[in-house]
Parts: sequence; structure tokens; C-alpha cells
Amino acid sequence: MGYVDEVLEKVSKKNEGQPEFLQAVTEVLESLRPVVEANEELYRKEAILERITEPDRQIMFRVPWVDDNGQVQVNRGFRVQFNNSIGPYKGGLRLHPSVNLSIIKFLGFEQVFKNSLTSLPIGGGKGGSDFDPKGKSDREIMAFCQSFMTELYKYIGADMDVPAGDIGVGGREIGYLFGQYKRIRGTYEGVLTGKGLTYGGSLARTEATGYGLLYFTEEMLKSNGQDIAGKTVCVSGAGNVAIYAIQKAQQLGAKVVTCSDSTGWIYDPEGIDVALLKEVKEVKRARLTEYAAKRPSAQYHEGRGVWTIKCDVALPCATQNELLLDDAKALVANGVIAVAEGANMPTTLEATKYLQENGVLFAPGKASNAGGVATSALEMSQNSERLSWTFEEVDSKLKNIMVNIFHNLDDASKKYGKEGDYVAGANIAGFEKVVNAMLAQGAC
Ligand code: NDP
Ligand code: 2IT
Repeated sequence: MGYVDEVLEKVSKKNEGQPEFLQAVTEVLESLRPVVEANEELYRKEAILERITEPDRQIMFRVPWVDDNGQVQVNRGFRVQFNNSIGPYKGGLRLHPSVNLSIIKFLGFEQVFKNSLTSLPIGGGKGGSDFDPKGKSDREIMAFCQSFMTELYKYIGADMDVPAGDIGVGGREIGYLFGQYKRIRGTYEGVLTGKGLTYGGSLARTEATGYGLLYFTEEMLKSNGQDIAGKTVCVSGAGNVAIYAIQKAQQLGAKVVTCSDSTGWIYDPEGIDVALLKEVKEVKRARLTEYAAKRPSAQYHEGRGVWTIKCDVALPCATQNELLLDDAKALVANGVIAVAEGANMPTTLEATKYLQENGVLFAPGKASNAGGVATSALEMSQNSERLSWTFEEVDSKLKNIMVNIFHNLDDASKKYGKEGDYVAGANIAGFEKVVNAMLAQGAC
């Protein structure tokens, strides 16, 4: 049996009941076959694949907090520190009732390769909790965040592990987490990114994932003789990534006609009104029904359905496994030319295969959504030199990083005879840098 198949079998046995983690590992290892086959003897001896699929450590802890009725609530907290070969662990914190070890491990594993692709010195990690922020008061959010950090602070630090936001974690939560860390440790350090601008945050971090997704998509289209201007775009999600993806797509001359949240979706043939969407989601933290109520051109539908709308470019920006095989078929039937992931692993393995086999340009999230973590690394640089860069400076660095990521993975796909397969290109390019560092650092 080949080394890849042997390790896939071992990883499946060791991680039973963790479908998202196994899905992510399968996608990566399958596409690494050409590199692994070219180096099989060395990688086997050094147990590279066994080591890269096993986190450095997995921390799980109790998070007790008191709700507004005086009732003690208990959630489970996680931080998975996956690999720090090329820099301190770096990756977001997710607050969502679906969070479990499998989801945090898949996200941490993906983060290793994504962070490597940014070309910046950051390792991979991820964390979060099954806490549901929906409907909670500000005081309850603060109580949860303070309790979460009261345990997490032991394991993080500016040179050790630097968390940030993800689903359910934005500026408000990062503020409460930072305040509690500072209070416990008594040091003022860049231990989190996505901070407010008055206390060490970077301009353009809020916009970075969505903007970066569009810079990447623009470059991918350009390299394939297409232009984003004039294209019709379908976006899913209505959170941080989706909002700034919509905004940048519109600035580049595209028309975005959909967005969605966990209860329903909007079809707005005149183009999404970003200012209204921001008001509904960022300020009021309300449902998309409120968007539809204020926008005569918008139709609101319950449930899922974004991918049934005809578009040239599809940008899934909500969550994992939200674009299924039937959705891929509908997109292809409607003539889609590109799918670029803003979320982490939003497209199932079968849907990805179907899109690629039908000639759709497919950008995997670990490449196309890397702008968020890349800008987090720029925030770390600014914190280290105790300076703040202008919006234009950060944005232009972000754009360069995204354009470079595209060309690095395009080159890697060509080098291994997989031209046009950007999944293979991203995995190979991300993997090579981490493996070189692992080999240099010995068995650790
Ligand atoms: P937000 O919490 O800001 O927004 C998430 C959006 O997706 C919301 O509109 C939410 O709906 C919707 N959503 C979440 N879960 C589900 C679900 N199970 N079914 C349907 N809709 C759902 O998160 P982000 O925008 O930050 O993150 C979105 C994705 O992007 C995630 O996969 C995240 O890992 C990834 N990502 C985020 C980065 C960042 O910098 N923030 C960087 C790179 C990737 P509702 O409003 O109803 O909650
Ligand atoms: O998935 C991701 O890359 C993020 N949620 C951002 C992580 C970060 O450290 O900025």
C-alpha cells in the first residue's frame, strides 16, 4: 500500500466520529500524492504525514458563566494547536452551537496550510466553543468571554499562540477577550488580532477576508482570460466575510444578487444594498427578513437556495459543507465559470469534484480566504514595531499577498502536472514550506 493510503487508513481509525476532520485530511492527502510519491522514502522515515495530521496538542476545558437570570451555564471550550513549524500558532475562535472537536480540528488542520500560503511566519491553530451567541445580551457575551479567557490565557501569548475571530466572534468579543487577558497577565501584548483600532488593531482587518477573496478571484479570472467586472455573483452568508466580499465585488464592477443567513436567503436582482445589509447584520444583529422589509427589490426565501440563482461566479461565505453536489449541478447547469470559497471547506468533496470535472475554476478556501489571517499577521507586525500602518498600506500589502498566493499555487499545480487544479496547487504549495521546516527541525 502507498504511504498516502496507509496514513489515511491510520488517521481514519484514530479519529473515528470526526467526519469534518477526516474530510479535510482526505482532501489534502489525496492531492499531495505526486509530492509524496516523489519523496516517499524520506517522508516515511521522518513520519511526515503522521506528524502533520496529529495536532501538537488539543486543549478542552469547561466554561462556566452566569446568565441574566442568575443561572450558571456551562459550555465546552477548545483550542487545538496544530503545527508551529513556521511560526506561533495562529487561527480564529468560533462560537457556534455546532462546535465540537472534529470541527475545530478540521479548521486547525486547514489553517496550517493556509497560513503557510500567506508567506508570513505563522503556524496553524483554531479554537472556540459550543456557546450560542444568538439572543444573548452584551453582559452575557462579556461573562462568557471573560470565563473563556480565564482558562485560555494559560496557553496563548504573542509569541506562542495568537487567536482571532471566526463565526460568532467579531470586534465586540475580541475586546472582551483582550481585556480579560490583559487583566490576568498584566501585560499589554498583541495576543489577539482583530482588535479595535484604539488598542492595537489594524486598519483593513475587518474587511480583509472578503476583500482578499475578491483580489484572489480577480487574479484567477484574469489568468484565465476573464474579468470580474460585469459578472453576476452569488454570495452565501451575511457575516463578516460575506459583507466585505459583496462590497469589494461591487467596487470591482460585479453585480451581487444574493446573500443568506442561517434561517433564509435573499435574492435581490438589483444588487445587494451593502449599507442596509451592514445596518441589519452588524448594528442590529437581526435576521435577513429585516433587509427584505426595507428593500422593495429583494425577495426573502426561508431555508437554503442561493445556488439555484443563475450566476457567473459563486462565493460561498457562510460555513462548512453548505455547497452540496446538487448545488454544484445547479450552478454548472446555469453556466457558472468560477467558484471561490470565502468560508472554510464550504464545498463538499463530491461537489468540488463535479465542479472541477465540468471545467469550473475552483479556488479552495485555504487559498482564497487567506486574506483574513494574512492581515492578522500584518497586525502582529504592527504590534511588534508599536506602529500603525494606513488603510492603503495594509490593503495594498493584502492585495499583493493574494495575487502571490494565486501564482504560487498555479505554479505548484503546473510543476506537478496538475494544471488548473487549484486544490492540488494550494495543498502542495502550503505543504512544501511546512515540510521543509519540519525536516530542518528534526523529530519534534
Ligand atoms: P460570521 O459569524 O460573521 O458570519 C457567518 C455567517 O454565516 C452568518 O450570516 C451566519 O448566519 C451564516 N451561518 C453560520 N453558520 C451557518 C449554518 N450552519 N448554516 C447557515 N448559515 C450559517 O462569520 P464569518 O463571516 O467570520 O465566517 C464565515 C466563514 O468564513 C466561516 O467558514 C469562517 O471559518 C470563514 N473565515 C472567516 C474569516 C474571518 O476573518 N472572519 C477568515 C477566513 C475564513 P446567521 O447570521 O444566522 O448567524
Ligand atoms: O479561518 C481563518 O483564517 C480565520 N478565521 C482568521 C484567523 C486569524 O487568525 O485571523
